[in-house]
Parts: sequence; structure tokens; C-alpha cells
Amino acid sequence: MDIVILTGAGISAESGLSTFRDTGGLWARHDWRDLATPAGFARDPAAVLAFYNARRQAVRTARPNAAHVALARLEAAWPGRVLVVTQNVDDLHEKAGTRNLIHMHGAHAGALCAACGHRWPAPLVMAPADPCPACARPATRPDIVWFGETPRQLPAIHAALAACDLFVAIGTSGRVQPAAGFVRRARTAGARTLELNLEPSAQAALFDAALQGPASRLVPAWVEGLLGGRAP
Ligand code: BV8
Repeated sequence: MDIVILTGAGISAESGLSTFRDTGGLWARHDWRDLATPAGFARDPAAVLAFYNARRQAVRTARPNAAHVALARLEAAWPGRVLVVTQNVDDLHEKAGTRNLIHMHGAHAGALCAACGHRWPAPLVMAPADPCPACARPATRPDIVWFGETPRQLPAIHAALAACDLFVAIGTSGRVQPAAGFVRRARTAGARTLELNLEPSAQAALFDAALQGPASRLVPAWVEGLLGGRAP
């Protein structure tokens, strides 16, 4: 049985990283139009880089929680394929040992030249004057997918959804496309669907089953059950 798991900011909340749409979340404190769009970056690159520098700093010391660790354990022990597609830009899945992983919204670990498209490992602190190592122009930006930009590796994600037997969404509000539409693709392919979240997401009605609670409790219990032969 092949499994596709979509994760969102909620899986990293118990590792101390902010979510977006919860009370006190990033988009409750900042306007996404200013900080997570190409237009916002063009208007005020220093403000956008400062926003991502602060988050990159927080990610550097964050540790994976029991939910990330359980998913890595599932990948290692499961006889079928397990693919984690994360909307998150932190590296907690990697730190927990997950290997088969797609960062559909990019990652803090990457830098991108807005002028020539060159990519390189991100410095801890980015400044607007930082020259691109390839073209030397001061156009350094986070290698992260902003609103209006195309998410990464969609063909591979769509192929995995079309072939999976089980689709699980963990810690996502189901409000951002195209990730929010993955459950519909999985259902069309005949997969069972399960949502593990603190509260019902905007896509909750499309899931066959749902459990509410903190990911660090729900995910290890779900993985334990799956590996012990219990139905997903
Ligand atoms: C695209 C950058 C075309 C990364 C992000 C109007 C104008 C412009 C665009 C649009 C528009 N209308 C629609 C769009 C499309 C837009 C979109 O969907 N907008 C929505 C908001 C209306 N999407 C895009 O622009 C995307 N690109 O569409 O391109 C295209 C499409 C297909 C094919 C080709 C081209 C690009 C979207 C990516 C934007 N980047 N941020 C960063 O800075 O991190 S958005 C941001 O939202 C993050 O990426 C984040 O990952 C994503 C989703 O949020 P969640 O992860 O779900 O987090 P959230 O806080 O919302 O929810 C957390 C959940 O966890 C909650 O339910 C909570 O209850 C739960 N939780 C909390 N604690 C716990 C928990 N669960 C368990 N345990 C806990 N402890």
C-alpha cells in the first residue's frame, strides 16, 4: 500500500515554529501581501529578507517533534512507498530522518537569484545588497514559493496522488491551493483519506476519516497502529 502524506505548519507547531492562520499566527501578525509575494519583495526587499532571516534563525535551533520522528519511522518500516509532501519550509522532516520528501513551497535552506535564477545554499542572514554568486547582481531572495508563484514538483506529486492507496493530511488548514486540492485528487484515484489536525480543516468534508488533537500525540499513535496491522 502506497501512502502520500501532506504536512503543513501544524506539524511543526509543537517544535516552536509559528503557524500561519492560527491565533497569533504569522498571517495574523503580518500581511502576506507584503512578505510572501514577488510584488512585496520588489517593494521592500529588506522587510521580506528580515522576515525570512528571523524564521530561518528560529528553524536553525528547532528540533523535530514526535510527529516528525513517527513519519520517518513509518517510511523506514513500511513495505510500500511513503512520500511526504510538505508545505513547510523548515527542515524538521529531514532532521527527523525522512528521505522521500518534497518541499512544494521551497525551503529556508535555499537561496535564489531573482535576476538569473541561480540557486545556492542560503546564508543564515540575507541582505538586499548580497550579490548572486553567479551573476553578481544584488538580487538574492529566499528559494521559497510565494503567492502567485508555481509550487515545486507538481507533476511528481500528482503522479504519486494518482497511484496512492492512502492520503493523509497532517497539520494543515487546507486553505492554500493547489495543496488543498490534493485530497480531491487522491479520492478520484480511489485512495482512502485521513486528516490528522488540531481542528477540522477547510477540506474536512472530503476526508473519509479524521482525528483531532496535537500532531505529536496523534501521529505516533496512528503510525503505531498502521505498523501493528490496524486499518489506516
Ligand atoms: C499558485 C510561503 C498557480 C512559504 C506560502 C489570489 C491572489 C493570489 C493567489 C491566489 C488568489 N486566490 C487563490 C490564489 C492561489 C494561492 C492561494 O491558494 N491563496 C489562498 C490563501 C486564497 N496559492 C498560490 O498562490 C500558490 N501558487 O497557485 O500558483 C499555480 C497553481 C497550480 C499549478 C501551477 C501554478 C502558492 C502557494 C504558496 C504560498 N506560500 N508561504 C512560507 O513563507 O512559509 S503560504 C503558507 O500557507 C505556507 O506556505 C503554508 O505552508 C501554507 C499553508 O498553510 P498551513 O501549512 O496549512 O498552515 P496554517 O497556519 O494555515 O494551518 C495550520 C493548521 O495546523 C491549522 O489547521 C491548525 O489547526 C493546525 N495545528 C496547529 N497546531 C497543531 C495543528 N495540528 C496538529 N497539531 C498541532 N500542534
